[in-house]
Amino acid sequence: MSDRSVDKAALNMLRKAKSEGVRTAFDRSDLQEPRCGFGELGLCCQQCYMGPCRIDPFGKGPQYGACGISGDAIVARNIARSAAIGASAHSDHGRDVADNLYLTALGKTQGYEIKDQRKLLALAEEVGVDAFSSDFNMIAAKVADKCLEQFGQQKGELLFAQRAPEKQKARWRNLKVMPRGIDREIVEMLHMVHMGMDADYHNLLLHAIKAALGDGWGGSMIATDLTDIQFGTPTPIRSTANLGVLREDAVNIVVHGHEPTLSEMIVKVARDSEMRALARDNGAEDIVVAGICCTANEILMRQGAPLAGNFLQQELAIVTGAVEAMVVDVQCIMPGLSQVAQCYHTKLITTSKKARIPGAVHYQFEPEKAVDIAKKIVSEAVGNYRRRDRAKVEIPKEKNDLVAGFTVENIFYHLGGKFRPSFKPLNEGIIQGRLRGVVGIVGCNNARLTHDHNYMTIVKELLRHDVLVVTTGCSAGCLSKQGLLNPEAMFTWCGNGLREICEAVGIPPVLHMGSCVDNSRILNACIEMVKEGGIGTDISQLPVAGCAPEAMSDKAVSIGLYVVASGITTHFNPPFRVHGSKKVLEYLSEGMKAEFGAHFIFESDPKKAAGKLIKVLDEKREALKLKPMLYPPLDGESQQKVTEKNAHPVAVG
Ligand code: MSK
Repeated sequence: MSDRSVDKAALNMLRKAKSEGVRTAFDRSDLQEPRCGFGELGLCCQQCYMGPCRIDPFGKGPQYGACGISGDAIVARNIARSAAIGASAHSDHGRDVADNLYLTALGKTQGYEIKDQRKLLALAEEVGVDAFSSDFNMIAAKVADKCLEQFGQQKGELLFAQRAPEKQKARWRNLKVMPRGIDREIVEMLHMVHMGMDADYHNLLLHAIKAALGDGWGGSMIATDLTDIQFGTPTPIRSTANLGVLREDAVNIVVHGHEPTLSEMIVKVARDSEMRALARDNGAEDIVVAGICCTANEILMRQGAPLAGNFLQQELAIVTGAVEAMVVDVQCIMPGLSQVAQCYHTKLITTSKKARIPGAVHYQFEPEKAVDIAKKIVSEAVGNYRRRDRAKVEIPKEKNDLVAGFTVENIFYHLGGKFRPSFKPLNEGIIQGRLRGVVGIVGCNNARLTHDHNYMTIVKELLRHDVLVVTTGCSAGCLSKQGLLNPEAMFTWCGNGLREICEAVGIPPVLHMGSCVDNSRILNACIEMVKEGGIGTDISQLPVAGCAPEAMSDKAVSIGLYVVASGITTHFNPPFRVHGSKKVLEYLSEGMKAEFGAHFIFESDPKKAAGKLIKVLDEKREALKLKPMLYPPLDGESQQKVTEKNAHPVAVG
């Protein structure tokens, strides 16, 4: 059991689930063993009804599918289809956010407003909307409309991709992977993987990259920017994380999924005096709205709402016996929630027509009635409090303080101060050898791995080697729970150079930048580093790297492809299912380097993976002829011994 997670709260709930006979993803995953070897290698093809076909990796059995397709093309086609699905999910999220902003601007939604007018005006100027008007609603409607056009655009280049450095864009144009429109590239990808279509592994992978770039520099970027405009661009904010945020004396509502539209409203309604009074009438002291997965990150970044856990804790939250309602929107929602909820009093509430689950109550989210729907959900949860079986309640005590809410906009101010906002101190820190570089740690959990273990191993290694870490998604959930985003405790783990920078600037060494779509913030931060100068003229020259050490979803495949194609070498684990094709494996781990200036690292040992990431940063530093690092890395033991008193509290605005 202890090898299932490094999180004590998760282990406790796994023990409780077992003693109560409740099956979770951890058990269901084990029941799938042994997994299909052909599937693991990517050599299984189910594209048509002459199949399923499979290729013998040992060269003794069939080497072609019934149609004559090669193993290389099957492997590439499977990855391409996965990337298209991932890109569609992120992008559809972006579309929903744009729709909501458009309807809000027209006065057709209930309870929403435009919170960040400054960002709205900046974006209006960027996308060519006349911002010389005092009517913010009119500007917002035009900006939302312009963003919506990006999905169906048939010709030209994506507007947001124009943010990329010139060299990057030239590369994409030369390789013909500059996305035209978000939907267009996804549809073309799906066409190309149909039976009897593309059988050239390289061509398939290039189009997968094109569709993925449409996600990173299109759908996801739209989602981030328009969410900021509508709900406010985050600023550093304190909160707490892990299952210990649930309260025995309160109504606990857990929101889970990705889109912030309904969850923002649920937080607002639950904090309202009317609902809190209703909770007291029902015998509870208060209402807690906590989050799981990226819905958690959205309401944490802007409202400081507590984070109950990451992906693999969604069922474990219900196992506490203290959750009155789990409200889900889209993506990363396990259907198994329904089976687990039936073992307790928890009401599972689905809210999207795109993600319904048998056994759940369905309240369709409609922006026109957002407040009414949120009130209905919160009052239903409050009413359910009396049905709680006290004998079954066990809330883990684990929870940690954290600071979240970092964006490109506020990092400017943290680094340069109020009067000279700039990325200069970051670039200078890298040039002078205080900082080795920056690594983005992102992604999911995976029941086939020890929950949260890879994150913790890699991040500790990076911090002691003076690497600044930026994080999103369920990775941010892990690092929050384990205290690495706590301004006081985190200094325990840093090398001297990184600590000096963080103390001077007032930022933690692990910056929580939001949900999975907010990986676009990391791209934007890289753009600012290039603009600031001195460490490269395109992203592929920067001493930066990416890492998704517990990846799980098709979205992760899309993210991996657009991040590497944007010039950021990335460690990805478990590896893409490409080991059945030497050519595809070589292209991703070497070939992309020649074409995009970056490549994938597939490494299952987290300590070795950290070493490889550090090597990438050192090679970039060497190529840039930067100064040697000022300090040797903190040794493992000192990492433990450094005390909290070295820390300066972070500025929380
Ligand atoms: S929620 S995609 S498990 S990060 Fe964004 Fe977490 Fe991965 Fe879902």
